[in-house]
Amino acid sequence: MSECKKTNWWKKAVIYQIYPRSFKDSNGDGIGDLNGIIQKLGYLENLGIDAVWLSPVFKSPQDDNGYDISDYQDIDPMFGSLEDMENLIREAKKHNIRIIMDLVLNHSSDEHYWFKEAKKSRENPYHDYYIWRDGEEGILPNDMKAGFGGSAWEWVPELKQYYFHQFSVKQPDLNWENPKVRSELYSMINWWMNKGVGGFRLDVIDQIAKEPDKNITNNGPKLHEFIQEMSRETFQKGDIVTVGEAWGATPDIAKMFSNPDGSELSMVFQFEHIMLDTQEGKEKWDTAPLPFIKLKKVLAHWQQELYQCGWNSLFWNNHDLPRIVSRWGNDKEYRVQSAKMLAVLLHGMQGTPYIYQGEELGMTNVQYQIEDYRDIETLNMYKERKDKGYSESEIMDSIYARSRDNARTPMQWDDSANAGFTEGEPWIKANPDYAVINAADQIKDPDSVFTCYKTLIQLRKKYDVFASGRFGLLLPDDASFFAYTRENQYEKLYVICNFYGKDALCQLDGDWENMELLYGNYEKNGKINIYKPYEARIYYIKK
Ligand code: TEU
Ligand code: CA
Repeated sequence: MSECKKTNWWKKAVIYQIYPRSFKDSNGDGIGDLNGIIQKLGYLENLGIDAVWLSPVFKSPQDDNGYDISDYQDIDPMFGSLEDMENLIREAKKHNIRIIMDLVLNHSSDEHYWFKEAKKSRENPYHDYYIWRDGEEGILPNDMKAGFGGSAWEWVPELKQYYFHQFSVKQPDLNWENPKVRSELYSMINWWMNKGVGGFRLDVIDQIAKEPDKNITNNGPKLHEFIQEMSRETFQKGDIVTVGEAWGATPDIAKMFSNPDGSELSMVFQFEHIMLDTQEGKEKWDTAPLPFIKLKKVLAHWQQELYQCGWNSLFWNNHDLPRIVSRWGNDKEYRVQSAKMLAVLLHGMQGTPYIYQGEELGMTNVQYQIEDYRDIETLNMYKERKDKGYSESEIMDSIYARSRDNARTPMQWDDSANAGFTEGEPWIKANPDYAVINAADQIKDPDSVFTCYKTLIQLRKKYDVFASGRFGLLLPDDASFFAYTRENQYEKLYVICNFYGKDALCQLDGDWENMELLYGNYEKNGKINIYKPYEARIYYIKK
């Protein structure tokens, strides 16, 4: 790995997230794999993306679909081999695509060598790689809860100790206070950098500096000290992108993480706009209506706060979230228009846009029988709420709205069996709508959601203002429009979106007839100030 000049290439890039087990199966075992991804590099190049963020493919017992890693330096045989991985990195490069690995540094699998050793005795050299508290069986160190239900403490009778886990019992938290843990992780990161990866997505990175005795999960006091050390020891040695998952980030925290001096990370995923339709103090399953005005204010706030002193990631979707078109669009009669509108809205902002597989096709949520769900979080919640006396239909409604499996159904390649994802039995059923929503149809259709995404990616490359322009919110209190400007010294954009399924009159002044329309999701219509349902336009002015 040679010292290299930082280009900040990721400021003009669009990143595509692949959830490998659901992307493309190359050998008929029903599970997507690395060779499947290699087969689809042409598709990705055609879309125009610059990098792929791969959800974890490391060796793992798959308790949480790979977010429980048992060997950070090997590939799970389900996905292929280390050689396949090297091959993917090399082949992707030929298509001008970089590969971003998903590092889970907050916890490992309980089947990791470190944990197996750690459990042997209190004196074992690996014992202190994890977080232990003495105690008595049944008397928990405190009442902290784990992400996927139950206590965050698990009793190990042989040691008469509890270990701490913020997620499932098979995901023990690593002890970042231990310098040996940190240095092992840094060498592993450098090993991947030497293999030529384009960057890292860092799972729940704001939870690494937890202090369980004080009930602190994210943003612990030593968080930024750890991140800066890691960045110095690893990331800063290459021209890579780093994006941390930070559920607890406020704009001020995000500015530290994404400080333009490069001392920490390139950017973080914050979730303020994602959590708007939840109820304060309740679980994500307890949904609430979407507050549109608040959505505008929250996104605008992030745009303004990070302008020139940080960097935003832009996303609607990932492997944990319901499909955006089903959430904030309309997945029935206006699926195509609303999917495009949401794309325009996001890709017009400042930051690095992320596209989650299938989003570029306008893929939708699913409604399965409970037997057909696979996600540990969904299944645990189902059991827990059944025991608490919730009705079947209440539970299923939450699952339809929020289950992570909404995002994890197979990628819809074509209208053949199982959406062309596998020739075998898929590990999770395909969404039955693949007959109408699939890539094969959309790549050749100039009016498809796919073509819209492709166009937006091209525009972002062509006009500098997408990366550099200052953001200004328009019509903040208007109940129909989400509209804003982007402006630098030479260029100005107007991004105007009718967020709802009714015609709406836009009250903005502007010489629209004579302005260049960079993109619109409808044919030009007679009355220029009337926007059709979910109509979105981008106007451009050269100053
Ligand atoms: O998710 C972090 C996280 O906080 C999740 O529990 C999130 O709240 C939940 O998925 C919302 O439904 C990351 C990964 O993205 C997720 O897939 C992993 O399960 C989790 O970390 C544990 O590694
Ligand atoms: Ca396979």
